[in-house]
Amino acid sequence: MKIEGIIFDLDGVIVDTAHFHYLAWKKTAATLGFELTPELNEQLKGVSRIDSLQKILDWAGIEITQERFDFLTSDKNVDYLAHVATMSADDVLPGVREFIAKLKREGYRVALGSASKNARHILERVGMIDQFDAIVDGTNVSAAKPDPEVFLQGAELLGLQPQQCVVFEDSKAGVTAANNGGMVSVGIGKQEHLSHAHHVFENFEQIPTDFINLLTSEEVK
Ligand code: B16
Ligand code: MG
Repeated sequence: MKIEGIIFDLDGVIVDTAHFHYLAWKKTAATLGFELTPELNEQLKGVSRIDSLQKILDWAGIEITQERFDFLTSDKNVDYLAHVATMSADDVLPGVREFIAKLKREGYRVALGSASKNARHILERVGMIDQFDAIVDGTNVSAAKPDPEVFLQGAELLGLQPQQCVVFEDSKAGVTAANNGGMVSVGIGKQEHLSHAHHVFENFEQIPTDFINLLTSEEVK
């Protein structure tokens, strides 16, 4: 089936907010007496805010009240948004703006599929909100990645079948979500973390110019 839609994750794909999430969760974990390592953080990427805190609590072997849970998730978000407030158009990751512009010129439809409730705010900050034909974010979905819901909604809003869509993702959970949804998955990051993706590139500058057209013509999966 011909590829006609491209769905982008946000954090770690379009902008490097994945690092801001890490810094904010590291601080939250420290208040619980737990050290969040970069390796453990890989398991938080693409995971919803609530599920992320639950994972940290499980790793630390700590139980807390619902009230404290709510306080910690909202406190983490305040900290995260303070990092986001420093962002500007320059913070779109190298090659992404050009990659999306080329796709649009060639007639592909483009969607955002992010777990983040802050997605629209971030896209506005970096001046990218107008680039998407559809936006699905943490405010629209009920099942978090690795459930494919976010990407299936994206395909539906684009008026396409899942098999007509390619998903760009930086997280293990997100690549699994794309695979579960029957889409072509492209991992952005390290092969060792994303070996289950159909294709992996370190970043957008490494992607050959005609990659999407090749996928379309070869129907590579
Ligand atoms: P928020 P993505 C995800 O965004 C992040 O990767 C993940 O680290 C974060 O916990 C999640 O969004 C929720 O974000 O706290 O802003 O609602 O990678 O799916 O774009
Ligand atoms: Mg991500």
